[in-house]
Amino acid sequence: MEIAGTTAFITGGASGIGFGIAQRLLANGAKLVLADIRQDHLDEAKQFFEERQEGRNVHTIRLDVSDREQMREAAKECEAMMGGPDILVNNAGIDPSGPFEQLTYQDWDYGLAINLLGPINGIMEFASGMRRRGRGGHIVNTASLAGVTPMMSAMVVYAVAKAGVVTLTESIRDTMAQDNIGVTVLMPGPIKSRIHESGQNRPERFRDGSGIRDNEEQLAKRVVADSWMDATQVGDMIVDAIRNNTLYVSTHGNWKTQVTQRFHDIIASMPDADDSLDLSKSLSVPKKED
Ligand code: NAI
Ligand code: GGE
Repeated sequence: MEIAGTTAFITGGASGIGFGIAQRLLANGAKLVLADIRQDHLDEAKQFFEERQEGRNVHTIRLDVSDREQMREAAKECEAMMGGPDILVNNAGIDPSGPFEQLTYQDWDYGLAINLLGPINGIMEFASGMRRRGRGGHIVNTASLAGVTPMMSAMVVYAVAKAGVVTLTESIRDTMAQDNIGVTVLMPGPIKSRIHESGQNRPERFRDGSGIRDNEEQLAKRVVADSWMDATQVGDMIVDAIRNNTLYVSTHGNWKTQVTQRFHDIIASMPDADDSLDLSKSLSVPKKED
């Protein structure tokens, strides 16, 4: 699809990867609605664009992607203020990792509410409007290489959520295609961002009873390495993926051996196909050309 003249709604759009995607979409002629839980991040992003005489093309909304009412209202506000969106970027996310034995239900609920239900809420609240406007469009979901790479137990909440985002994106591809809406799942390796501030971004209702507050404090002290990729570079990859309707975007090749081993082992576990099994009756998988 063509990016010029569209409106993009980007969750977590005021920092890191979301902000990098925002900059590159704007540079290619899109208007932006940046949705973020952090007002300071939104103010900073708005000022960045104002300094470049682009303020009129950027609207900001403070919201929490795990709050469905706020997401529904944001869809209305986006359409009223900027039109669209034609492009939905479900990118907001946090790092909920910590030693497995310390994880509580509160940590699971928090990690899945933001990192997995966030993108689900985005699709539930925005897809019908995108379809109704009949202009086609594109949905980008930010997962992680951690969604396809075997991970250590301290990352289990994050990995479960991100694996879900990969599957979510793959599974809606056929229905979205009927309305000319493409889908992309972004699987980044390490990118320069403020994800180490995740502890500050935990919504109030998920704070009591967490077992990983000390881990969040440690994470806050972590410094961004020079070797990590710039978020605007990820933004350029997403611009290409939207133009070409590319399903998978990976930023790094560093975990290729682990991912190859994993799929190799899965395929090795599969016996030869049973030709007497009639798949047309009860099971459905998309055809190869889908
Ligand atoms: P970041 O912290 O710089 O940006 C995320 C933005 O989302 C922040 O402005 C934050 O305020 C906002 N946010 C957090 N929770 C929110 C909520 N409940 N509702 C609305 N906004 C919320 O972090 P980064 O790294 O740019 O993260 C973006 C996405 O990229 C996340 O989904 C993360 O899991 C993913 N990712 C990041 C990688 C990295 O190396 N930085 C690698 C792989 C994936
Ligand atoms: C840069 O900060 C983070 C973070 O705090 C949590 C998760 C991630 C980055 C990423 O999603 C990736 C790093 O690319 O997740 C991994 C973390 C550790 C080992 C492997 C990972 O992905 C394969």
